[in-house]
Amino acid sequence: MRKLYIGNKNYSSWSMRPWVLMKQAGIDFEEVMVRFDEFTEGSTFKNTMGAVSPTALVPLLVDGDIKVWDTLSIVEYLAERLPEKKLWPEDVKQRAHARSICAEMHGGFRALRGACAMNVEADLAVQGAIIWRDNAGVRADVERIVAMWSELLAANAGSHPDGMLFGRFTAADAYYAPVVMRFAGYALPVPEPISAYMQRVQALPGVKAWIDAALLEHDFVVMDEPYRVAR
Ligand SMILES: N[C@@H](CCC(=O)N[C@@H](CS)C(=O)NCC(=O)O)C(=O)O
Repeated sequence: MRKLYIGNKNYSSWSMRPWVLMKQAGIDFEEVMVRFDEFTEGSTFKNTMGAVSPTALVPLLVDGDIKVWDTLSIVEYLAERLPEKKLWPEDVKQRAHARSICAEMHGGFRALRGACAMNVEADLAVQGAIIWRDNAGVRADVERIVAMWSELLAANAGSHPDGMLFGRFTAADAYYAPVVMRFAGYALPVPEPISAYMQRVQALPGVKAWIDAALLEHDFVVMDEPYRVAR
């Protein structure tokens, strides 16, 4: 059985991507949750992940004697091993587009990622309003993501009842699911078709299962929540 090492569902945006992808695509796996801590040398998280992964980061996929670390590699590995799951769009042009926006997410949007850490449970609308007012980098990242999603949603509208970026659910939606959580949690201003897409993503069974489990967690990791003193 494949094993997926993840961090706290409330905080770990990188873990959310392969977890949601596998759940939503019906790929069986065993989850190993390694709770976040201060990530200092010798911390429980670092010792646990350091024993199984060369980077000591989550997510990590273990499939027999094969280890795959780094989110994009996990997605590509699963797509290669399980072609019947059609994790990428079938059309070559759309597939190239989907890969490009996932890579864009993987290496970019640093202002958004830095200022708006994922926190599934918290209502961060006040913090979001301040960030929106003061952080031009966040506004630029959101503008680019809104343009990206708007173009795809308009081009693929009506092609599949899922109403996802490429019509049916693909790895691209899993890749942007943590962005949906950030836009929602920080109440960042987005046009109506984008909030409708965000609702659809949050209603996907794989995403809903992640959110429900995140809400049941009780950890409060200070480093991840510099804006409040308790959960
Ligand atoms: N590029 C990596 C990033 C993974 C990553 O940064 N994971 C975070 C959790 S969301 C982590 O493990 N942090 C622990 C640390 O910084 O020591 C990937 O895509 O998997």
